[in-house]
Amino acid sequence: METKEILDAQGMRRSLTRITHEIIERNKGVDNLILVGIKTRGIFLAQRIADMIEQVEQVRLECESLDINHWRDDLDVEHPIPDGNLHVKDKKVILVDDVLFRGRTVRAAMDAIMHYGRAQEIQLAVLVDRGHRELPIRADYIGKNIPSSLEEVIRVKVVECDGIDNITIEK
Ligand code: 3GP
Ligand code: 5GP
Ligand code: MG
Repeated sequence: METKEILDAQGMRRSLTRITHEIIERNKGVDNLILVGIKTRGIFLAQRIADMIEQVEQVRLECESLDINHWRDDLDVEHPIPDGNLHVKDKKVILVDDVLFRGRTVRAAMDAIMHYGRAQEIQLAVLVDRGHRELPIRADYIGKNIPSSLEEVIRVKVVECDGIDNITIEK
């Protein structure tokens, strides 16, 4: 097996910095935005974007975590709707995840968000787009496009749960 590093910690920081500026530019500021990170690693990426937005705009956005298990289409076991609420009603939601692959996770995440309230708009930010979509879903903000084969595995590591920041591809 061959492992190749695609982004190191500095590369990841640069990608997230660019995404942060694109979010601010596209939305002409950060009024009415809320960040929602998909478990597990999407949450840590969303928190970093919230930190960077605060540095640039001096506004601390609400940053929530989303557990999509109840809405997934590939699990045989029933998962209950998680406790708690997500304050998305009439908000512009920036949905954040580490990897966009078949698009099914994002479909489930959109159903989850709709369950909590009628968002004004949902935008999608991902660190990696590896292609192979099975649903008509695309990201608004992309850290890096990594054209991949189905046999390859892309690993996204974040300091908060893996002790290191980097992205590797294994073939
Ligand atoms: P995440 O929960 O932080 O997104 O699915 C568990 C973990 O395995 C995920 O972490 C993800 O990073 C990693 N992973 C690697 N390849 C795949 C894949 O093909 N599908 C899924 N669902 N997760 C993958
Ligand atoms: P999708 O539902 O778009 O196929 O997959 C997206 C979700 O599965 C993401 O949350 C991501 O964590 C995980 N995933 C799918 N493929 C990969 C991959 O190659 N590498 C990593 N790290 N995660 C993946
Ligand atoms: Mg993920």
